[in-house]
Amino acid sequence: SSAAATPAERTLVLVKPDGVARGLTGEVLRRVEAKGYRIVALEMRTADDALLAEHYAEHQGKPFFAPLVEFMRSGPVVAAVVEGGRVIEGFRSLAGTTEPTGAAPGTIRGDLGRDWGTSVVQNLVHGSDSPESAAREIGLWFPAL
Ligand code: ABT
Ligand code: MG
Repeated sequence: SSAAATPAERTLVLVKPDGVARGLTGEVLRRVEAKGYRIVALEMRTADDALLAEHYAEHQGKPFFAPLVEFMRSGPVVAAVVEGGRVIEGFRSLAGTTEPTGAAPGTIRGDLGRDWGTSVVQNLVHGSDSPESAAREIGLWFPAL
């Protein structure tokens, strides 16, 4: 038998402006580390329009694009590159579904997210949704990596 080890994967995690403002950065990173993933890069910064237009390129032209960018640049975010086996799928699982109201308890969004009272979904965290997105987003946020 030749069971090969699962190769490590990398994903981009963002603690969005609502998460940073509410003091949940540590809680998010704690859950990431508790799961066994490794933080390999970490930076706090306020994103500008150019970066966000690239980051959310798939949503350009949609009605929520402008409010989404406005929300994402409303305050600092904490960006992290997180590494581990099947971490892309694994972090999406830790985060929970996009809308916090319906997200499962036990997930970041389900336990901590509040998606009422604002026009754009403020759901605390971002995680890349595929290997292609992860490579693209890591290149965008951490060009030196
Ligand atoms: P992200 O991790 O931010 O990409 O969220 P997720 O992948 O779970 O959801 P997608 B579909 O990628 O949404 C991106 C952001 O746009 C917001 N949004 C999305 C709306 O406000 N209204 C909508 O109708 C849709 C489809 C939710 C996400 N984030 N924020 N903040
Ligand atoms: Mg997405």
